[in-house]
Amino acid sequence: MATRSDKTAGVGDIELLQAPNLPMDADAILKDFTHYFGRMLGRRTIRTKSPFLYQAVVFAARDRLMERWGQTRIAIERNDNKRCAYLSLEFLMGRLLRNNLLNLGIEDATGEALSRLGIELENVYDREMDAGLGNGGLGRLAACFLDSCATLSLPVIGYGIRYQYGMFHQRIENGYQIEEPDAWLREGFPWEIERIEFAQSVRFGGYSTSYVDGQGNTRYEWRDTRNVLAIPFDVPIPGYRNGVVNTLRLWSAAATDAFDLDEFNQGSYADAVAARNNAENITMVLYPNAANENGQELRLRQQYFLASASLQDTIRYYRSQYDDDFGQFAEKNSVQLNDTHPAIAVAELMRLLIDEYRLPWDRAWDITRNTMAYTNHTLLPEALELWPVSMFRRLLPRLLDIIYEINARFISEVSHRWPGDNDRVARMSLIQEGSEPMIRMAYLAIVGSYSVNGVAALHSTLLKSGLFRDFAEMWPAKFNNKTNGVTQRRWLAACNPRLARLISDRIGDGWITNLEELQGLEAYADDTDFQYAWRQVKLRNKARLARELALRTGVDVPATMFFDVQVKRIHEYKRQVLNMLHAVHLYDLIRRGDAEDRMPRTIIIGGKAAPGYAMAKAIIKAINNVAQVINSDPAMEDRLRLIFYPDYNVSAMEMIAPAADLSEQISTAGKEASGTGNMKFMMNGAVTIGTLDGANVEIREAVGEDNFFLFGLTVDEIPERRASYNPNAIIAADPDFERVMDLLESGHFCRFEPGVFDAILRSVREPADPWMTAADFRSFADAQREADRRYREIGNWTRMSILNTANSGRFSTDRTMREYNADIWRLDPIELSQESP
Ligand code: 26Q
Repeated sequence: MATRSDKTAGVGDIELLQAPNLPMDADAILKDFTHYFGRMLGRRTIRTKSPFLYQAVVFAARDRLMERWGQTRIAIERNDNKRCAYLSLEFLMGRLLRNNLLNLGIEDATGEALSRLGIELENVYDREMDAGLGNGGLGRLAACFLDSCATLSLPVIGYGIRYQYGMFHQRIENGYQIEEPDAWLREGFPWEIERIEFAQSVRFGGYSTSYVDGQGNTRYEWRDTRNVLAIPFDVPIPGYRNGVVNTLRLWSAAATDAFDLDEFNQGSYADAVAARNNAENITMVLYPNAANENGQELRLRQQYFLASASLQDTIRYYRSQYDDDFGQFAEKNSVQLNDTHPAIAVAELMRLLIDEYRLPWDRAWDITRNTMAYTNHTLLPEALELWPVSMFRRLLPRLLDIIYEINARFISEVSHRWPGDNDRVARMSLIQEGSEPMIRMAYLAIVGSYSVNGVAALHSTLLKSGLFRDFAEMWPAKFNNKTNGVTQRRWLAACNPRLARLISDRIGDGWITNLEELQGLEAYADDTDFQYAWRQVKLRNKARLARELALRTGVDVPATMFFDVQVKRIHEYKRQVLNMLHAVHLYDLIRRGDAEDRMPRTIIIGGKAAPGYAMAKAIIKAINNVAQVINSDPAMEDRLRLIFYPDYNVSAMEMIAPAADLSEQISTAGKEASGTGNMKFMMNGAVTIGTLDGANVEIREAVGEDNFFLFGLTVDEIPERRASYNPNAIIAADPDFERVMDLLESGHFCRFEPGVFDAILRSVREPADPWMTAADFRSFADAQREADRRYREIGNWTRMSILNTANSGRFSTDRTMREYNADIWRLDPIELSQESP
């Protein structure tokens, strides 16, 4: 095995393995905190609001991470582990301090150290900005995966982009969403380590050409490119108390020194330096998930930048072990593609192997197809990524050549297997023909991967019968399901310490690494003392959330109300509109005096709309208008509250999930791939009201049908109902529904803003409404009535709540990651050296 010649044998390695790690007690942490606060940051006075307090705590913790980080790297290198690169345009990490202290096992010691200075650790936590490098489910899933892989000792490295601006902040002004930039790096990000020594160069533009070399082989070259530097910033990912620290490597773009030299030579020095922006713009901002803002060139540049830098980095490491022998590359590496966003990696790996390392096509293709694996996260055909061929020709000409070659060979395979079936060839081609030919990124990902998975059982089944049917017919064994999960370290242990303590006092704390142990709570579901304690925890969590609601919206809600929650991105398919219609229905019932026996209820809706998604923004405005009228009507006081939660994000969910009674998962069946908020709520003892969609199906199976409020059309029923769908007739036949529509259409909720509800109401009445909102109104209202009835039998409800937590074991990403590893990656766990302390 080759070792790199420039590597001086292990000064750092020996020290890391033989010297004892830093002590983890309060004295030692206090000493380091003081050192960083005073000597490194140069501050003397402790002010609660100061960011330096937070930074000094991070540095003290980071020292302890750093040792284990080095030890983990050495172990992976020595054992020559196979590794997995998880490629994702999004890692929605949220805050890191509480979780890192928890996983290191120094939360108490750190709290103790700070309390000696009169500092409250909770306040320090609140000083941290969310790392909002993602839109929603897909990005947060990537973050949960990293936590579970580190905890399972799996050598998985996350590769992403270090956006200067993450997910925008949402302000609500007169009911409208206003976007504000998220300058999350303003005060620095003390967790990251810049690793300039691993910078890579990424090419753009130029042209592609071929020539015949001295040996008579055709060589391909990509010339006259403009190159951009990719600089990695590493973030440590500690496992739960196991000594493992994995890496999230985030790439930041910088101009090379040669950038725009031409202009420089022409004498316009200042222009040349200013033009460096062009390169640096690549990692400036996270793209919001916009249904109709497809095809943005900068987005494609981000995708290629991530794919190229990450693969070059993977090859760099591989070559440090194996030089130029690529014979074991696929045995030593898997690359998991988080949706099609990084799917250009298929073509880029081919390019690197062929152009840079001179492998013949067939060998390169063999390696690529045994390395790549693809996860799909959507069933909406309109969400499948397409890129104009013309844009590829301009930006990535050599990659276009390679995609054409992949397609030519693939199409010939299809026509051999189905001779004469030209329709099939056109359907499956990586190129969608037309006036503007487009590249189908999902097909590139499928053809170039050895595994294709969906994210919930129903979703994976529907992928095979619908969107990817032709491919599943061709390669049935490639397709598999990996039901999503969430990490219980963040989503129970850290965010709901009261419940965590109550649970651990009863069944021990094994659930933190083995969530199935929660099953042990079933035995206490009918224990009235335990039920009482369970309710007290929920009440305290609701009071905490109520304080936050008052702060953010000025609306007071008693913590004794029934908390009915829907928080997620705003999307028509998620049907926040259905929730709003129900809120108006309750308002109407109370006004009619027809709700005397109803439980006082607070409906909380939160989420961001993509800035270019007009209907989603209209939904936010509509909800805020309804909320305004309800919350200022004295007749609603102590009966009904509707709150739009502004700037919903990861940290908000950490306060919301522990306080929810009812979790709304009400998408049109067949539209939500999985959902993961549903799992966070369940774990925290909320009961779900939901359709048979995504992972709701598996949640209901796990908790039992009596403990889940089911409503709505099923996937199988929808096509038939769609054929004769007549929302106006449905409304006319349902007096409650008709009154709701009358209230909305009469302008009752928009007295001085006519038209605010028009687009939404039109879509509800539209026979072609893809989301079939009206079809599910009655069964939703009935299920809500049933939930209300069940909540009023408080012991019965508490029992349901306990059973939801008790049966959430399957929805840990620990289980999800075990399945990815058993079926897709086949990694051996990291074995930390015996020498390491
Ligand atoms: C596309 C083009 C241009 C710019 C951005 C995008 C873009 C960005 C993000 C498209 C989609 C996304 C995110 C999708 C997402 O979050 N999907 C969700 O993934 C979860 C995890 O698997 C599932 O639980 C949800 O059901 C699914 O909606």
